[in-house]
Amino acid sequence: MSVKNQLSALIFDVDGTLADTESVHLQAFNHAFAQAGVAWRWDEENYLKLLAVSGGKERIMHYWREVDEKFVATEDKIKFINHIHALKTKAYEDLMQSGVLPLRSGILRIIREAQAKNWVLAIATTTTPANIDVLLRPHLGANWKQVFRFIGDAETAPFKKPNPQVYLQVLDAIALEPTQCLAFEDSYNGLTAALSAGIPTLITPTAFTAGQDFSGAVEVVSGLGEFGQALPQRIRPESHDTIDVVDLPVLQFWHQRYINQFF
Ligand code: XBP
Ligand code: MG
Repeated sequence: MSVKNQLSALIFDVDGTLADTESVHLQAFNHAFAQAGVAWRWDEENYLKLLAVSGGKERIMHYWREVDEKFVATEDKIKFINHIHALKTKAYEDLMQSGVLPLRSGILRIIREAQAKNWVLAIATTTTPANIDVLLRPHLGANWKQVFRFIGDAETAPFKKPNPQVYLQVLDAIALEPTQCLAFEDSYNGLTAALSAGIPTLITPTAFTAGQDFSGAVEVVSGLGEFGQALPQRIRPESHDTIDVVDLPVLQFWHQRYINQFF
């Protein structure tokens, strides 16, 4: 096997992939709307559809256009959206700090396994940097940034997923071929962004993204799984066989099978 195709880097999306954060984002948006004095309120059904738009500011603007057909993105309106979004980021931080949101099953284990093998770890997200800090600090410590070779986020990459910008930034920063990497995503937009950058992608959907199209993914599994907890279920290819936890050898096997098939 060519070294150019050997898996040695794991790139993680944040929202939905590292942790099931979307219900906290939803609460934070509604909190910000109330604080800003606008009569908007998003319910879960509405939010499921709004998630088709990546990025909080973009999501708010999209909604505004939906409820006001005369909406024009003037400087004042953009300023107001930025104001609402700043309130939302603060509300998200406060909500996250009121408890510790667990990481999804197997995330911490796979990070530790990869560190032990000196694999490269990176983040590719559309979320605001403060949101990553408040999520990861309790799990990885105050120096959590050192775990990752590069962190691509809403600040580094203004073009949000499905645009591949954030993944292309990661590839550039870690100086590896896309075929040496595996992206972890939970959504169609994330999958499209990673695949457009040429990166094989494993999908672990959440309740917010479960109905989306994951064609082209390396595999779709319910989670990475943890010893002593419910084992991962294979969603695509569909199988009722139980699989063991998804560890580095399993990732290498799936990655290699994908490379053999498509490269
Ligand atoms: C998911 C998103 C984010 C959050 C909101 O990002 O679309 O926009 O829902 O975050 P990812 P902000 O899965 O790429 O991590 O309000 O900070 O934009
Ligand atoms: Mg996501």
